[in-house]
Amino acid sequence: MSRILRVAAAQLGPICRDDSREQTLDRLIALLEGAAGAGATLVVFPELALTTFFPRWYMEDREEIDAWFERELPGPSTRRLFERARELGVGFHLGYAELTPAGEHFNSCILVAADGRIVGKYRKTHLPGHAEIDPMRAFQHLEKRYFLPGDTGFPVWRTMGGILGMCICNDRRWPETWRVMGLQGVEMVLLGYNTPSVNSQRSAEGIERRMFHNRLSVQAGCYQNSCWGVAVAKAGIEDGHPLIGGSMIVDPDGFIVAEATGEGDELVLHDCDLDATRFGKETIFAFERHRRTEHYGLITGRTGAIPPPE
Ligand code: CDT
Repeated sequence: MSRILRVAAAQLGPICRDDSREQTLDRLIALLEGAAGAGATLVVFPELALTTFFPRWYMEDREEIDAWFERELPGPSTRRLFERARELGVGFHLGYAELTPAGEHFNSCILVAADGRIVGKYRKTHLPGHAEIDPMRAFQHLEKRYFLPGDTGFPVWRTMGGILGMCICNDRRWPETWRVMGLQGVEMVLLGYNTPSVNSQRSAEGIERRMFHNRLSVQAGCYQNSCWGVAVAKAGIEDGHPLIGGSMIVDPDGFIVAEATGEGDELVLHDCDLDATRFGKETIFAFERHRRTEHYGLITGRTGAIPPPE
């Protein structure tokens, strides 16, 4: 079996509050068809790819909140995406808001194989933001209000000829995310993001720094675990709120090999050689030879930093 995986990062432009699921699905399917036409066998859509980034809005009404969530996948509005992907013979990754039969809410993503089977599901672990209105912020980021912290951990799956893992947006900033997958031999990490172009608590931190931190996080994660990264934005201005673009494919040496140029719907493709992960995994990041776990206890034993006494 070939170890080249032609991947398409399917960046989405803005999805505004009043855009219908039907309109959004049309856009996803157009990207899927474009990617399949260009020979991709895996298409990666961003975090919360079916809706606007609704956690910027404060809501109390349960029905209003639940309207942003999917109760099943495929469901009534998403079935045609699954069917088209199967017809085209492409797998895909999709971020969405998940409402479970038990009534739990998660920020989730799934990995779907070319035959339409859901291979894996991941639920976002590191939820940024806050649960109540924060008047000190220029705009709200209420993920802690609408989602539970994920309960999946960071699994990886043998699929599409390789070992694939997933994380979501803020997870990419945490080295633990990458290392837990690295310790399972991950060869490619798929991730979507909705990252505001400005810091709501520090207006001077504009798009350039935000883009720098995005690249820094993904490039470091890929290099330090010798894996490919496919990082995909929902970008552009959603109802007056700008989100960064910069969707990218990063190689196992930490270099960006393909990157989006705009903030709209856009495909970024690359032939990823999964065997290129071997060199780093067998040399500088041969974990079994070089890691010193006897010194890493604080990583799991302590959450917040406790400086030494004065
Ligand atoms: N969606 C998401 O996780 N966004 C965050 C913004 C952090 S600012 C509260 C991110 O890490 O990009």
